[in-house]
Amino acid sequence: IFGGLKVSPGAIPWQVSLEVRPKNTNQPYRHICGGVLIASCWVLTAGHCIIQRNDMQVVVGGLSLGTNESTEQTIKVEQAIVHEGYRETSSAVYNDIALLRLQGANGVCANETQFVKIACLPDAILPDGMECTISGWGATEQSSHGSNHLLQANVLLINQQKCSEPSVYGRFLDNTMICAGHLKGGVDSCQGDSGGPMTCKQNNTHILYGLVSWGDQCGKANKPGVYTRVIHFLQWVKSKTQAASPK
Ligand code: 4AZ
Repeated sequence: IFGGLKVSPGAIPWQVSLEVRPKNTNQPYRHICGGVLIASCWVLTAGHCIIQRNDMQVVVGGLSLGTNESTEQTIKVEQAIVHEGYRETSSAVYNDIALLRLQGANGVCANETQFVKIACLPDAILPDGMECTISGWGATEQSSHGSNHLLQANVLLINQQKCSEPSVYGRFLDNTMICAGHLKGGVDSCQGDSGGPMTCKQNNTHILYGLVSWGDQCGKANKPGVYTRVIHFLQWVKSKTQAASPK
């Protein structure tokens, strides 16, 4: 996160750290991406965060990477489902969304606490210019390695036509994406934040509106962050999560 502030305990309780290690090794797990808890056993993240041939686990309820916090829960990933239309080109990432099914029993994986809660999915299009919150442990203006403490920043939803202008992202933008940030630069998500939440407040409730996806570097003027447009994928999320765990 560029232009961010440290997150207070419990302020972003749906934030997930996605960690990987090569399969069947004893190497430590390392943070690669963010994610969002949307049900006790389901995490949304970016499609480009899923690296095959790796063991994956998630940490929820933590703020500081590599520190064993009493508030955190570490849960193994049972299955990763990448969107069928996921596609990466040198300029953009399309349908950049994946679901992680967590290991648990009787439909319980993450336990809800003051520090661990599920995010609400959107049911309405939100207006351009609305202020939303992004968060993650990704690269900062100080360090390309990222931040040890979870950071957050406020960004504004940017009009799709404006973000499709040739001086911004031109024809690379499609309706699976939404831009957010500040066209003057400075405040943005960055590498290592991918898959993490952009939430917006609607009727005093935080709604998961985007997932950190891509952008032309970080914090540059006229190159805002591009987020997976979660509302576009509601039916996909429903079909995958209901098929795997029928009522
Ligand atoms: C990345 O490399 C990345 N400024 C993520 C977010 C943004 C740029 C790059 C947005 O994963």
